[in-house]
Amino acid sequence: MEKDFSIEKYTQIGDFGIIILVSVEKIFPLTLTCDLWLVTVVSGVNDQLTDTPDALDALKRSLCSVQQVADQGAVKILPEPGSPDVYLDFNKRLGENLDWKNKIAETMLLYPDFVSAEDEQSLMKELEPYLSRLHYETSHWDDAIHHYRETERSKWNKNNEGIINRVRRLAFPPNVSPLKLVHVLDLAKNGVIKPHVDSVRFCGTTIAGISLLSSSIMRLRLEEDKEVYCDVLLPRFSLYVMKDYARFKYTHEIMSETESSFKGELVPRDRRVSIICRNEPASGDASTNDIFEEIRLL
Ligand SMILES: O=C(O)CCC(=O)C(=O)O
Repeated sequence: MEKDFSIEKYTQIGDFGIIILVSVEKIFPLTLTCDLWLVTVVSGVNDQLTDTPDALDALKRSLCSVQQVADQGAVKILPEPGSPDVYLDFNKRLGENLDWKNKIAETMLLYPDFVSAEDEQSLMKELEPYLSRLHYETSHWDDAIHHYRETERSKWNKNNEGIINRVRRLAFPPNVSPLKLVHVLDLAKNGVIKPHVDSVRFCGTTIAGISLLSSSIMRLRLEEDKEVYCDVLLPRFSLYVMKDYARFKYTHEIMSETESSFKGELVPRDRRVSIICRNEPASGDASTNDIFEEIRLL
């Protein structure tokens, strides 16, 4: 039987079977241009679950080609982003320019329910003991953020590391290096992030953020004309991936509690914790500590 994939990692999930991460670069028609990972759930092979090379070979033999497995509905491809109509709301001036609208829709992606309630609990359980020891700062030194506390993390427990890796696999192509440190930003209910562009000295093309505890509204404003803007609905549990055009040409901000509305509907704001993964800038060492150090405020 033809085996056109390679098994990179596998683990047992209860009595059910195993999850195998399969590298499918060059095989799966949908993934020719990027290195996606497939998660394949295979039942009935527990007895083969050892980590000897022979067992791995046996596992490979017990699978058909990736395409056949996909046909049986056993393969989950990484999630597709939500429809831009649902999460983007363009103001009149931006809405009139089809080119700008399309470019935003291509470079500001939103994945609803990227994490589950259990994932949120697991992440908060690891973060809260540290965050709760910090005071909310009333204002960042350059006035970009109000009522927030923050930290950076490179080490996570196993479960949470899995969540961070899912973000990285989705947001960054294989030739792009993520920053090792993940930025955690805890905005109080009355907190805001004012319009800014992350420094190109410290952050590359992509900013990917999970929203925990509360939904919120992010506003993207054309940097050269702040009256051209679009609102992005960031629901609790979602992941946004902002890159290239949206990341460089637009400032981004998180609206205050009183301005938090989408398409005319109030979006209640509460304390919001975001977990933000970035990639390395084209050159130089980066630390997320410095992201706000050199920002372009409107
Ligand atoms: O909390 C967020 O999701 C946005 C954070 C932010 O403004 C940034 O990382 O530059």
